[in-house]
Amino acid sequence: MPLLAALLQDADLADFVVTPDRRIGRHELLGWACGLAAEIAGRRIVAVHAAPGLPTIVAVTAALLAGVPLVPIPPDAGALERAHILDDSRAELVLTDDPAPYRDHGVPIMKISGVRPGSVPPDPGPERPGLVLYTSGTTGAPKGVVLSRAALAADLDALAAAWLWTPDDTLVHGLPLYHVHGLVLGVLGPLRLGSRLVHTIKPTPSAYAGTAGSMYFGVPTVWSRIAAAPAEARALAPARLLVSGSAPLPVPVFDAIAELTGQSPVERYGMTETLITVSARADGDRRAGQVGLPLDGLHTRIVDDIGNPLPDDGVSIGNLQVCGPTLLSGYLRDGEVRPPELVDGWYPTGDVATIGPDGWHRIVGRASTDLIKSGGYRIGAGEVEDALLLHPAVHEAAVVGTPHMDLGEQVTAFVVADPVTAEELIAFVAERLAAHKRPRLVHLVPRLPRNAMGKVQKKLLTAG
Ligand code: MCA
Ligand code: AMP
Repeated sequence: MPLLAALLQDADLADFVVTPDRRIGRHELLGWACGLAAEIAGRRIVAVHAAPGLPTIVAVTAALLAGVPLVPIPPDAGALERAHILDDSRAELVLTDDPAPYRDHGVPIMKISGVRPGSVPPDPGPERPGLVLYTSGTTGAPKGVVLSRAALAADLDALAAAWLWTPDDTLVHGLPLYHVHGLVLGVLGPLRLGSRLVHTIKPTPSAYAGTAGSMYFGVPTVWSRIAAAPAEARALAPARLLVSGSAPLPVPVFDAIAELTGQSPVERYGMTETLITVSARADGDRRAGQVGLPLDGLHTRIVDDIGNPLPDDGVSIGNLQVCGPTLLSGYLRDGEVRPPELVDGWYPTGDVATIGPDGWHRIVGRASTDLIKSGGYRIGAGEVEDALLLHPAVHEAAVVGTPHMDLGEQVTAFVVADPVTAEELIAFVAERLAAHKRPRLVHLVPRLPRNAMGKVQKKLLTAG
């Protein structure tokens, strides 16, 4: 079955994809995307300026139809981040209706809008790379995670089975179009499975409440904001499924959504590198603080620090590993796909979890303090530290996540510097990296706590 099977169906469907300024039917979307696919056919890899809206959806569709791997670029990426993604991926051109951010990069630009409709190209087959998603590691600049078309298809099919997701659904969300959540689930899902998509551009409570749908996707910050707006929350009561993921959903938010909408949210867990692997099922239990059962075709286990498997007893806490058809093909480096480091075929997620005797998973936390989740975005401490160290006044920097009511965690920097203000440093990072990577708190300190080896002891920074 082709990756975008539902898009290729003979029957037209009005309002297949809807954004606040545009409604487009299935045939019109397909024609437009096929026209663009013909323009980019044969390219090795292309990028898209992933601004929320229909042009990005068309560009992604075109690249997947043409079999050309696609790299989405966050629309608010700072100059440093944008240059890194373009250089590292070796993207041959950028698809965008907004050329301004790319003028200095020397990479050719192709407009998305205004192309003539084309006809459907031959199917590229499952094993080719589909998407390259840049995501933060604990150190250094973000890495390009290569996801095959087969992995994308396997994940969407497993989610369709878990959530009983059918062409009768209307999916509503306003999540960013450059991550697994908003792009793979939120755009490729409807294009493969046939549901209608309404993208609200921003995931605000009022936008969700004002848009009728059967499924709503949000990160916990979105659900927490909806829970704090009772009238908007109640408007979601007729929906079939309210899905939360990308970060832990706080139990009080789960409870408030259940109370206000009459239904408990479905929580699911995943990573850019593995896609979504564990979820509550539409026709099963929904439990606060737990993320559910492995999806069809996926396997999970927890191991101790030397790799010995631990029992599924609900109390043993171990490092979560997953295996199955949704894992990344590798990381892109120097134009090559380097295979990931698996442990006997298992991908070590870096998350710490328990698994109950009934198979239910609880994510306890992350093994490393150097990956921060803020508003559902994954932020590498090292990337923010490197950006801070570029400032001439900064001598040392240590970045951690600290608790934040709305965002889960907030980026917090401890900086040893010559006289400089916190605002200046925040603005300095904002020019170079995406907005959500800016520190929200900057503590100017005389020194950083280090151990005998000279390593910064981050746990001491936030203790007490
Ligand atoms: C932000 N602001 C700041 C600072 N940071 N101002 C001063 N100093 C700072 N350090 C500004 C912002 O620019 C914004 O201004 C305003 O404060 C509010 O920002 P924020 O609180 O961040 O709210 P928001 O802009 O409304 O964003 C919240 C959000 C967003 C909509 C929940 O975080 C979001 O879209 N998250 C989704 C992330 C996601 O899709 N993750 C999926 C990863 P102004 O209003 O003027 O602009 S995929 C994944 O995790 C896996 C596979 C999975 O399981 O899904
Ligand atoms: P990303 O690569 O941005 O996709 O982030 C993946 C990480 O998000 C995972 O390794 C987890 O730490 C976290 N995550 C995703 N979904 C959940 C969830 N439902 N509960 C807790 N953490 C989650």
